Amino acid sequence: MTHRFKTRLLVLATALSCAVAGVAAAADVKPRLIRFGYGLNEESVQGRAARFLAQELEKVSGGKLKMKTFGSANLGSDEQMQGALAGGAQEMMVGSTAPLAGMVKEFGVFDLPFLFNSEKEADAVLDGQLGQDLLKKLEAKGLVGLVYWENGFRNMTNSKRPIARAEDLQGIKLRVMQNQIALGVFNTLGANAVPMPFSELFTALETRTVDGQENPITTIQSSKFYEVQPFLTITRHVYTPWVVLASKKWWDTLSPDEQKLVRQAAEASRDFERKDSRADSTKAMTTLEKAGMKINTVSPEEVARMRQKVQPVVDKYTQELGPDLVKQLNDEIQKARN
Ligand code: TF8
Repeated sequence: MTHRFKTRLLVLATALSCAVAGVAAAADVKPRLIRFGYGLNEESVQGRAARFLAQELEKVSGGKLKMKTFGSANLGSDEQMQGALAGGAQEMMVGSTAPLAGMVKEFGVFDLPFLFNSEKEADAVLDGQLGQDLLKKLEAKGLVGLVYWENGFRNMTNSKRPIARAEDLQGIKLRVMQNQIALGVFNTLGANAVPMPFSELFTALETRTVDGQENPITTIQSSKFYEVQPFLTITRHVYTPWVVLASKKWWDTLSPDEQKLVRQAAEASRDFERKDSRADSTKAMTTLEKAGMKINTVSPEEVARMRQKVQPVVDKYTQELGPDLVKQLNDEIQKARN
């Protein structure tokens, strides 16, 4: 090899390795450790996406931004973690939007029942104007909202009976998320709604402190609710998003380059998670059938009746959340539907 050729090779190799390390090499990125908490177990959709996010972040930052993930509510329930982020005691988390409505009431729009017909509609609203405007409102509360992951359409399980009609919910103690709208909806449908953090739910079902709960199929499977809940009723009564959050106190200590990398990794995790959630939902359903759950689907006529029954709750909260916001939501759904 001539000397000139060697030099050229070296220049080329250097250029290549810089490109591989991405912005990280040239940019202002310091070694950091990020604690990321979530509520479901490691085998859940949430667990897989958390690991993906950690790997992605490590990759795009050339190994500088290290994320340690804590599942099974080991850093606390969704609500507790929200508080820890706001106070700067924890860097990041993922959780449902429902308990966030306690901080930014407008997140309650996603607790209005029977809104979305498909995941596609949900994606359009969440990644569109309304979803992004809501994320911005979090900053005043000490949180930075990065991306939405899919939790999914919720269905009911219980230990008493199949739910074919709203009347079948009479006397069923049903755990709901810590959210006023969820409480109002299920009490109006006839259940005895009990708000409780997810971290206490399995034990509450096992000891019959509550008779039932509602969550997406993926969670009913990964949290093994089928072991203590013989009945599954497909209702798809509401679509809950998860939202990936960062502590604003911590976020403000990051350089713009670091913020960009975290955002980039979060966006990649969103795409991964939604795909995974949708594939897992089908697989989980088979697992639940095999596990011997008695599964029924509420008829479209009964869904229409349930909708009618909860209309006063929807009206009440439309006033509280802001009629303009709810109109914007419905308009954006219509646009995605057509
Ligand atoms: C619930 C939610 C949970 C999540 C999770 C613990 O029922 O659906 O999936 O909030 O982060 O609480």
